[in-house]
Amino acid sequence: MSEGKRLAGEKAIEYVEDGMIVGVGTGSTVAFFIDALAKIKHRIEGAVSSSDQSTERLRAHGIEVLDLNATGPLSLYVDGADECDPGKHLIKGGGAALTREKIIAEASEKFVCIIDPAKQVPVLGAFPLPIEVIPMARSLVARTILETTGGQPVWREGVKTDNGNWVLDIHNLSITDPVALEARLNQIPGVVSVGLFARRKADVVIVGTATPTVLD
Ligand code: DER
Repeated sequence: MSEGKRLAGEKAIEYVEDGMIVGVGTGSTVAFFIDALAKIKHRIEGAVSSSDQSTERLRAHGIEVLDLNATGPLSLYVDGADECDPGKHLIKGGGAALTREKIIAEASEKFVCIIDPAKQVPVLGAFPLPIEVIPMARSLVARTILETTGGQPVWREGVKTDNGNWVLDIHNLSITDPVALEARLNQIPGVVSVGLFARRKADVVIVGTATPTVLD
C-alpha cells in the first residue's frame, strides 16, 4: 500500500509550477509528496499547511510555511483521502485534519487528490465518516446523526484536532448522495466540518498504480 502512496505522492509534483505557493494536506500519502516537494523547494515560494503534522515535516525540509490570510487564493492543493468514489467525491479526516484541509481546498483553484488504489470505492461509507465537533456538542450531534441518518456515531476518544475540537466517526453509512449528506450534516449545531469533500470535490485524482493513473 505504501508503494502506491509513494507513486501517487511523487506523481503530484508534476502539478507544481515555478513560483507557486502550494497548499499541502495531511497524512502518510502527503508525506511522500512533501518529501518530493523538498527536492524542488528552490522552485516554489512556500506552502500553506493543513496541520501541525504537515507543518513540522515541511519546516524540517526547510520549506517556508505561510498563512492563508497572507497568501490569498492558491493555484494548487495536494492532499490524500480515505475513500474516493467514481465522481471524485471524497471521505477525508482519517488524520483528524479535515477542517483545515477543507479550508485550503476551498481556497485552491485545483485540488489534486493522491491515493493508493485501495481508496477507490463504488460508494462512499465503508470508511467511517469523520465529523469535527465542538466538544460541548458531542452528544447532541451524535443523537441527531443517529436519529436522522441511521449511521452509528463513535467518539474518537483521546483525539483532539489542531483546532481543539473532537471527532465523531460515523459508521454504517452508504453515501449515494454525498453532496446532500454533506449539506445536511453541516446544518447540525456544533458541527465544525464534515469529512465529505463533495460540494468541493477533487479536480484531479492520481491513483498510485505501477504507472500512476490520472483521473481528471
Ligand atoms: O485525514 C485526512 O484527510 C488524510 O488526508 C487521510 O484522508 C489520508 O491519509 P493517508 O494518506 O495516511 O491514508
